[in-house]
Amino acid sequence: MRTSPDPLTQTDLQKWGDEGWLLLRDAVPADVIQRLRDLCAGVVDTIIDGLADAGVVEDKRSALPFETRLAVVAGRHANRYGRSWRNEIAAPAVYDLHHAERLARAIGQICASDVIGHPVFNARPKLPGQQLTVVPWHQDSGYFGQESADSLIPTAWIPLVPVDASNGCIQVVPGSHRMGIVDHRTEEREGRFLEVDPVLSDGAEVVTCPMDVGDALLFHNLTLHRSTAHTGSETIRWAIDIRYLRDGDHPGAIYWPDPDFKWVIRSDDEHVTPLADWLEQWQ
Ligand SMILES: O=C(O)CCC(=O)C(=O)O
Repeated sequence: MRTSPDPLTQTDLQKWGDEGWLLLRDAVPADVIQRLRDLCAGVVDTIIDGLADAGVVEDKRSALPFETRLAVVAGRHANRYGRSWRNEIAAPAVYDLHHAERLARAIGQICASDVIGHPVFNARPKLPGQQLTVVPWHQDSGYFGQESADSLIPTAWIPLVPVDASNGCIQVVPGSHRMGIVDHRTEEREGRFLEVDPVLSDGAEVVTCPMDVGDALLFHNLTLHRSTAHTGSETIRWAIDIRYLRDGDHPGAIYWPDPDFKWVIRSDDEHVTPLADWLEQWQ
């Protein structure tokens, strides 16, 4: 049987080693993206039903497109549903996203090991003009703690709409994954995210990452990154970030309630974890 070529070239892998990030085009098939959009649209339905029941909104505007409905109907009330959704989207489409062949194979090349799934993922709708969802400079290991200092926990950031600097795409600092874990503090802005001392990012080379639907931005758990403000006027920046783990590495401070659970996504010799076992972890 003919297998397709590896998703990452030697040049890509060299860039990953040097810079701690990569843009992988056509990483996620269109049908998986559509199911993720439907999943998020279902969460929006629940939110708007709740706001209607509470008498906050009169017209649920069910015919509005996914790109605008949460912003147009819920508006500033959207903040009360949080800045990142995890349990709300723990559903088969998210399992399938982690297993998307080109993406998971690229992660296998980066990790040079079996591909293990990590339980930290989020759907993040960023509304126009919303401060709550502007994420300051940080390393994901700022959240995972010192336990993760020597681990490889690659993130794949996947937009569900086209993104650029005007609607809140990601920026990275190439090479920052070689700094080790730096100190983080809780920001004083509304999001209360962790942020690093601006001295580390001021003056650093920054790469802005516009992306198309289907692309995945891959970055190391030590790579400094942030998402910019959404200064556009109409559509929501919808994105999902997911994480993997190099087999055998410490997963960091946030892991499954059952620490013995292992989500095997690709392996030469272990059974791939079935969807039903993964779903059980979210009950
Ligand atoms: O989606 C965003 O706005 C920020 C994502 C992020 O910082 C992350 O995935 O670690």
